[in-house]
Amino acid sequence: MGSLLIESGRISMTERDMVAATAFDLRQYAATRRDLVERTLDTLVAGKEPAQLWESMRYSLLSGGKRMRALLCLAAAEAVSEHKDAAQSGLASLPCACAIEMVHAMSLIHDDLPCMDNDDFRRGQPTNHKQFGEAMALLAGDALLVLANEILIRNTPNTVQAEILLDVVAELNRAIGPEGMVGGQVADSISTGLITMPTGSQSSVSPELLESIHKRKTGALLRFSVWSGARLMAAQDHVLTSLARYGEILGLAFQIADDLLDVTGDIKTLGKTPGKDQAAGKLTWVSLYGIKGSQEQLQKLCIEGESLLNETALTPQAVAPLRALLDFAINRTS
Ligand code: GRG
Repeated sequence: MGSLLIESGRISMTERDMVAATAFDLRQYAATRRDLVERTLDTLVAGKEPAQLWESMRYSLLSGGKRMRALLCLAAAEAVSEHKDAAQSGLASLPCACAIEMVHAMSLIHDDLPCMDNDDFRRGQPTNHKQFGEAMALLAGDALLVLANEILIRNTPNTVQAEILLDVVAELNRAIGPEGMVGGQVADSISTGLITMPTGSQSSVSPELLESIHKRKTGALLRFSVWSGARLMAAQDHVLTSLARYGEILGLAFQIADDLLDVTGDIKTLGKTPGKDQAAGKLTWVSLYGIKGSQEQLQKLCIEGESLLNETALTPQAVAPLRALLDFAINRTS
């Protein structure tokens, strides 16, 4: 169980919950699922023509990363699976987990471009455009986005009802479209002046706007990751509602932790340049609420997350990976 949860001491957990949660080994759980995701992604982008495009896609997609979104999708699917071998039946969500990582990789490629964040390093290596040039980086991102949709539609096993799959495809696109990631990126870019507003309508960033940017830019895909895993396993409505909210909580916590890492992290561990937000005078959770205030907010989100997991009425064993992943999102160092 994570330090924040234990330190808070305010969570009502039964003794059984505590034992299940502390006994859970996220490292081992994540290692097996990451291995599966890495191997599947590798085959999904196996070299084709034009070779340079696939090389550029592989360069970013297979460059590591925590695979947080894939793990969340698989963990949610396993949590709601009624079968004995949850890991096995949760595999119906593997194509979705891989599609999410493709979308995530494309968003990082585009985010690093000179016209956006203009970053030189990502995941401990030169960014895609530094390696392949801007035009190829743009197109590799486009290709990953489109391939993600194809993989989700074609590779999801037919044990998943067509109606559910259609819902998942629609939700993925909503999560990353104008109401989600792209909308959040645009609102963020307007707030920093990267995208200029028509004369006279300069926006100022309120705490509410900052939270709304986080929810869309980072949170929507993380929310989708949890929701989709459960939806693909035909979870009941009340479980879906609680897990979708859990994904939102996790998304916000993830971004607050990201803002904290920009202040406290180092380039070697982070794999990207820290201090960029601060140097740009960007409004972040830390600049608004300070380090302590941000950590307190993380504690509150942990508590809310815990009660959402309880609301699902799933067993403590079933939700242990999801609980541990929230803890990881908060206490991570990269
Ligand atoms: C989706 C069509 C479409 C366009 C993308 C550029 C853009 C529009 C959006 C930017 C979204 C973005 C990059 C948000 C930041 C999210 C974030 C905190 C990334 C870091 O995630 P980690 O820590 O990275 O999970 P790893 O490397 O571990 O995968």
